[in-house]
Amino acid sequence: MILVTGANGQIGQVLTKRLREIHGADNVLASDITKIEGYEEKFEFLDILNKIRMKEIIHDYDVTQIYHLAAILSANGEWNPKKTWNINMNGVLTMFSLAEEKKIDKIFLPSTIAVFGTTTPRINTPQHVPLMPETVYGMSKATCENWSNYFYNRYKLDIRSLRYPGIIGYQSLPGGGTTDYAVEIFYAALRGKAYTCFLKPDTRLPMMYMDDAIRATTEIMEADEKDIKIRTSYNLAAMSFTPAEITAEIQKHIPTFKVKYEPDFRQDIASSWTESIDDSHARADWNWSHKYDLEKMVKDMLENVRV
Ligand code: AKB
Repeated sequence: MILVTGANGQIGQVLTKRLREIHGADNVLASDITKIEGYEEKFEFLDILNKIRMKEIIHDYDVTQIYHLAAILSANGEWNPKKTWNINMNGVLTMFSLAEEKKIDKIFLPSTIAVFGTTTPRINTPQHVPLMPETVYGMSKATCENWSNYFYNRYKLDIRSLRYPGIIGYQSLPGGGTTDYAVEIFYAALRGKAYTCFLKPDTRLPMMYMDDAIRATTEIMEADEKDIKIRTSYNLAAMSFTPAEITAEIQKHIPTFKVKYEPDFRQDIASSWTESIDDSHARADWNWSHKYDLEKMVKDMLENVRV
């Protein structure tokens, strides 16, 4: 059985559906702290800090693979740093220890561009750089990357990881991130409303369309173990753009669309991240390649977002 934690999240909803297409609906168990429609079968409530429950689920369902998506993101994390650290860090350590005990075959643990900080080169950020993140989310993910590497080296636990950029998709809504504006903007545009952006117009960030993010996830998990040479987390890239650039691209389809800018605390978070990512290791090691650029992504979003 494949276990997905955080299955109700922005990526979790889409990834669970894709994993069910690939492996069969009966072979993928969704879990989260709340339940949403679409998980009538094969769903368990799971608070990832509840070690006893996690152990029961892993044993009762004979779990062989885990996609551990449950986490608190960058912006929400700043409201309660200690809780964020506890969930993002201790939830992962609990899961790694149980996985080691049960000899789980493979684990996917997402990381993020939030591991980068102001001491990281901002343009075309290389794979191996000093990580000095400024958010508790980034700190927890950078630490998890090191734990992944440790559990791989010490216990041969096959943990694979990607540093996701901001993810944009029509299938689910993001919650509590700094890149969320790039999804929200489509809902305003399609509702015929002006959008108030919480970042400045020239804030360039790495982004990726959901289809590419899901494909990257299934591809790294299906890759030959010998091809996975980075056991912390792989840089992953598709496109980079600013709020002004995505607005201009949407205006090609909806010329009357307007955006105003009211930067808030999320601006500081975005400014501490890098602008573009060098993902050549992912491309060389397991053949990663993206399909969506800004133009193609905007067109697809405008066709598929339902308001
Ligand atoms: C966030 O904005 O916190 C996330 C991320 C980049 O990890 N989307």
